[in-house]
Amino acid sequence: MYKESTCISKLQIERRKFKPVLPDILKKGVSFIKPVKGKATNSAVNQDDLRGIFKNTYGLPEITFKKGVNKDITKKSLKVAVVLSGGQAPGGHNVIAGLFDGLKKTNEKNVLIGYLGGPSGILENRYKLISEKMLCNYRNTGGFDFIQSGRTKIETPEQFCLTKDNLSNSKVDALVIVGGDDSNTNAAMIAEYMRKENLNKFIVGVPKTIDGDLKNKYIETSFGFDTATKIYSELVGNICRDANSSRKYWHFVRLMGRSASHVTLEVGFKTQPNIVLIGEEILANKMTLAEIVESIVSVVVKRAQDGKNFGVVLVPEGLIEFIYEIKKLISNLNDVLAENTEIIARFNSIEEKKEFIYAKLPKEHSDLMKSFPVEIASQFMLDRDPHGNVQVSLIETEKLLVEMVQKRLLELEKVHKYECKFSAITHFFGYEGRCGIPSNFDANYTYALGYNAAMLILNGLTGYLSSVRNLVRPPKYWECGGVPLTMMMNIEKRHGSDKPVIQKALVDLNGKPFKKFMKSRDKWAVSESYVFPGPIQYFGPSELTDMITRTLQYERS
Ligand code: FBP
Repeated sequence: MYKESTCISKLQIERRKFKPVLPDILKKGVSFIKPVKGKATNSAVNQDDLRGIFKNTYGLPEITFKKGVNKDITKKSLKVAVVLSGGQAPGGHNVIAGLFDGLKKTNEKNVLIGYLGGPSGILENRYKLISEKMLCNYRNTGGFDFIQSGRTKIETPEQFCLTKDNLSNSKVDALVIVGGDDSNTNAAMIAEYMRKENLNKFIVGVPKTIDGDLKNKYIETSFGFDTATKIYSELVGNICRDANSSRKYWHFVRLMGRSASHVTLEVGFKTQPNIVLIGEEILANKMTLAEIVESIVSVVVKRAQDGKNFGVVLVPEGLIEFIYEIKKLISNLNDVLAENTEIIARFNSIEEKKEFIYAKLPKEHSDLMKSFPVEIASQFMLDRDPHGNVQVSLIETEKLLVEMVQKRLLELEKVHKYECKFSAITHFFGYEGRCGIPSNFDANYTYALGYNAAMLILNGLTGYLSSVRNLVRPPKYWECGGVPLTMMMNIEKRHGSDKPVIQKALVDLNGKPFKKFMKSRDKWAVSESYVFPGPIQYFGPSELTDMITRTLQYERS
């Protein structure tokens, strides 16, 4: 029997009792769930290239689970492995719980193992056997600490071969990869490799990322987005109230979301601060850094004229990659870094590194780098992650903006001879939101995603992403099935060469959430329309505990 530890909070003890609501379609058990196949699918772009790369798994049909007797279910007991990949997101443990329960409900002899430390656990064959006794302490908890996570990319022929050998030697029949766009790209590649090798190993992905950019018609949201944005909104709401109380600071808050600005937009809806920058709009309007600064300055000046030397600005983490001139700079920098990895690794000082890199860049870009504060320029040159992404969480864009706004205000003061008080404080809310205790929505959604992944595997399906939809309705009515991974892919340049990757869903400027935001932002800029959402509610009236994101509400309305 599990022994209570003093390290466990009272809330965690109460949360352990929460029973996720399973969608009706999954309740009956696998013998009464029929996988209905749709038409063969296509990727939206790069179809010929992708068909060539995924010769065995391209074009699979969509799967929708419907009620009906299913006689094709495997009778043999299965050994399934799960791996958590990439950044943490609230609800990861419930994916494992749903998967475990789905497998065990079907056949007590089914076994679940968890690879440790992300995909590197697969390559190093490090795993643990998952039992109810271990799992019960992690149900409905945040974090990925049960089996940890990592960002290793499985991409070389040797790594694929090692993956195959390790799965085969451990007699693993199926692998569930819980990850974002990059990790699920890995899932697609492994599924293809297993098919090519004529191995009956089923690979299924689960859509995870707080960034909210792994979504499409069939994946309404990635898990973790709901909880993380609720946590950030509590913090930003508190800052808005602080700003409104002391009335002397401008707060610049950078929010996580490596590429897309979904997190910033959602937190914007929930808190209504004075300025919300949306990277996708900045790119569409080809705005330069100077123009962004000018747009912030105009609000600062307007508010100062009304006697309000305070405000709150939200900055999406991925902003820099959307700024016209910086996007080009980063693309050139990525190429220089990828082509000269070994030489650069030999430099002992940042100065040597800088000198070498600047000499390789076109003049306009080395000039731009030189115009940045020293720390920011160094942050631009940090190593890319294993998937070739710039580590934007380490680039302090909010500080860059504050410095530039300050400079511009001084220039304006000289010309217009007025004094505009501008005292700024910067914040970065990122890691604070990734391991929170999952909201009811995320606890239910992740449990259903895991359980549904078990159903896909038991039906012998591979190369699919677990899909649970109709999320604006209560969980009981959620629809379940699988979306072929290749359907969501495109070709992108990574580490200097073209690679197949799952397409990121950026904020759609023609979509309902963005249009809704456009209608409100002018009012937010000049007034104090702040909203203070407070902490996530786990107990109490359903309007509070089961609230879904505004993004989902508006998108699906
Ligand atoms: P995933 O896409 O893997 O879910 O990770 C997203 C994220 O949380 C980003 O928001 C952030 O930029 C990045 O991870 C930080 O990465 P790391 O944890 O490696 O510092």
